[in-house]
Amino acid sequence: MDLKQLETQLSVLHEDTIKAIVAAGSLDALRHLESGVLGKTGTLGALLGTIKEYPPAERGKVGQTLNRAKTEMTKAFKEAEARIKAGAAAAESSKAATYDPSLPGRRLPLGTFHPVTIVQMQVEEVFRRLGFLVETGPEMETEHYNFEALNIPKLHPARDMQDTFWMTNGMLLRTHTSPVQVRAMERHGPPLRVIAPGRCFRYETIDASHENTFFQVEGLMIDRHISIANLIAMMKLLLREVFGRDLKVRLRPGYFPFVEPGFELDMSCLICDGDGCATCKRSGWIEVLPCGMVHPNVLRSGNIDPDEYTGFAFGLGLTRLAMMKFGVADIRGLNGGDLRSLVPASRLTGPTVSAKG
Ligand code: FA5
Repeated sequence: MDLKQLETQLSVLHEDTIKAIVAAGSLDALRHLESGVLGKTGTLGALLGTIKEYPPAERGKVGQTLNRAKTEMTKAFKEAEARIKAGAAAAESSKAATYDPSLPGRRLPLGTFHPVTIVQMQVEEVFRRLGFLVETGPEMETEHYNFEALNIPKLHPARDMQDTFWMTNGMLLRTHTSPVQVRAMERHGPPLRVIAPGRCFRYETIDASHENTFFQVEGLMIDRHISIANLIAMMKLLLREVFGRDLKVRLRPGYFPFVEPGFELDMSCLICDGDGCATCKRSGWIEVLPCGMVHPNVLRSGNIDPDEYTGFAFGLGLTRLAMMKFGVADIRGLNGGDLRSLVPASRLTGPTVSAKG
């Protein structure tokens, strides 16, 4: 074949070889193809062997043409080899990153209940055992339930004892859980044993023992012949169960319009062991359990005849109780989301919850 025919044949061979290289999916296939083209007996290799058959004057030109074709195809094979090797390496590393469903799951860190929740659960448990219902009431209350039904009429100076967040619709954020007393009387009638844990709100100046949002547990027991002796026995039992031991407490007269007589039950401050600190305002005592005998006017508000029934009520300061139980010296540590103060406290005795169940 003359030089022209040779060039045409090489061009076709080049095109076919490039197509075959692109289609080759593995190194084996590529090498097989390479030896079929460039090997001694391959298509191009065989053509290289024909140089000596050309007239001496043409040999130089034929040799150049064939060697250029060989160089181009060798380069194409080398590039394809590198591409196939890189693809195989990527496939290998992505295989390593796939998941093995038979492996055991990774353990998530354990969570705990909030310290206030832990004490609330304990208080509920104590009273449930004693046959008390656990009720809830609305956090946005009417003036009637928060004040009037509790023997605190409009313009009564006792309204100033609890600074109130008023809503634009005339309602308010309840300042205490005592509104649930009258709601429970209306709902169930006497005899009645009920506790009502919940959040309260006051427009307060915040310090180590005062927050504008805190928790109380209201307690109410109404029956024939309920006396102060029942009240005191119940309060002592409650504190003993929550703290697991008898605490130093003191009972002093306290004024609340919805009880008569009324008391303040204070416990010795466990942050300073009664020596006096910022938490107890240097007094050595913490107010946790105001209580008293339900005022006849409040029984009437709840449609209960005060000549037939008597009752006691208390308003446990649950957030402060949690502070005492877990040694949290500043109430702000309980309302903030700082796990450094929350988690160590609740880990002391609290049940834990695992995200894995
Ligand atoms: C009352 O709220 C009455 N309703 C309690 C009551 C109920 C008395 C039934 C008699 C019969 P007082 O304002 O003292 O009372 O609050 C009760 C408790 O809630 C306090 O002893 C204290 O432990 C807690 N408490 C009150 N204000 C705050 C506050 N700003 N931050 C944290 N705890 C508070």
